[in-house]
Amino acid sequence: MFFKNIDKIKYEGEKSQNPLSYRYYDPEEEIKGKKMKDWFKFSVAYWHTLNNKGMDPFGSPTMNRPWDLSDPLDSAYAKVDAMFEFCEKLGLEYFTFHDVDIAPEGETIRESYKNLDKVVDKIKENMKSSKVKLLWGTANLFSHPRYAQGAATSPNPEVYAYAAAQVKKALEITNELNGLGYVLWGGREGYDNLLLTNSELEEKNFANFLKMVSDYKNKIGFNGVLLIEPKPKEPTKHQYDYDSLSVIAFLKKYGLDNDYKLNIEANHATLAGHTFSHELRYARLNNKLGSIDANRGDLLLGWDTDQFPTNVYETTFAMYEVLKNNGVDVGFNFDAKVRRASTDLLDLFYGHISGIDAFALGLRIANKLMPIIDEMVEKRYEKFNNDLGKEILNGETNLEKLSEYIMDKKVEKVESLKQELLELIINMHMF
Ligand code: XUL
Ligand code: CO
Repeated sequence: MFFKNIDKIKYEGEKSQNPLSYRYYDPEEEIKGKKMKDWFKFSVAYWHTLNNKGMDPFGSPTMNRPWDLSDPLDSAYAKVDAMFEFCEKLGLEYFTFHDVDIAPEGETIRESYKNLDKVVDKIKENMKSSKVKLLWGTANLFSHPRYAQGAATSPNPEVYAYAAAQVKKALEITNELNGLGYVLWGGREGYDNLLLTNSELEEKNFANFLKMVSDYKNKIGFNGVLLIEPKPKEPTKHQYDYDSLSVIAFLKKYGLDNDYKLNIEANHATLAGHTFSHELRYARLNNKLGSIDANRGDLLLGWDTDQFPTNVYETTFAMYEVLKNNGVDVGFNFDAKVRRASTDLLDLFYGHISGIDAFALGLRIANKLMPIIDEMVEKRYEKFNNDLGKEILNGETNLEKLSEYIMDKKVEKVESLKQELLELIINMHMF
């Protein structure tokens, strides 16, 4: 046991003053015919919860964790137990990992495979007596020095091959553990210097890589969803998977749009100069809203701070999109970490509990607001139900007909947007 003095976190309702309880997240409560736990399928991220020790570009680790042992494999086994205990205590059923998070990397990929097999056996063993499962797996193709200039967009084909070997294995273990999805975040698939970049070559190699991933997925019969996680920059100056719409355009260009959906991360949306709900909206409209990385940034810092999501306005607007999409295929992964100075094990609980409750409250409020918003939107566009509107909407008109129609009419104003009314109504439901 790693979290000895902590009992299972329970739903106590909004009057509760106990910080180790859920005030809004009632896993069994139904909203629109679906249990809260099924709307979300929240997951804990290995890298932030178990591996992050508070290092930053200016300073050393600040956190001592009881699962860090001297032998790397012993540590890996201990982390599996820590993850299962942590999820069970939070009442969550899912976790996520990169290959390098769960097992030590070997000198060669062959050695890495062996280490992974050992740890995956241990995960399977733990799964036998637990409800805890894998939400998605992924391969880390960005930390090792070999990936300094990209993986599938590296100038070196041997780096490309190494990345392929890592993804092959990560897909296999995700499949063996019945993961619901497999994520590709192209951390260093981008450029730092445009003049030194062969953009055509990198784009082609990247598309071929994604095709190989989807072919192998089909070959091994993996039923989960392949997900691309957009992010505009960091660590590269420019990342190719910039945002929802640029990834969708890329997938269409290379005939890959039936093979991939998107994993939308809140902090990545804001780095791209969008809101979280904007990214969700455009993923949803293109039938690409596959999964969510739940977190938030800090506008004053402006980098990927991966904080726990606590802004209920943001979670409400996000859940409006998720409700409209009737949920997501995979789930909500807390790609979020405690601050460097929050060094207690208990802080890991506070972070997750506040994130979970912020989303649960967001879901409740979005569900109440939805009919009001929908009515306002419908009213705003109601003129498209008249003959002129229908002709335009159905593409059944042309410049001549429209000019003829409008020739002698005065068109001087359009109805009020009523943004202030909507904002007032939102606050009425918030507080
Ligand atoms: C990095 C990020 C990753 C992906 C998985 O910004 O979000 O952790 O979610 O590789
Ligand atoms: Co992420």
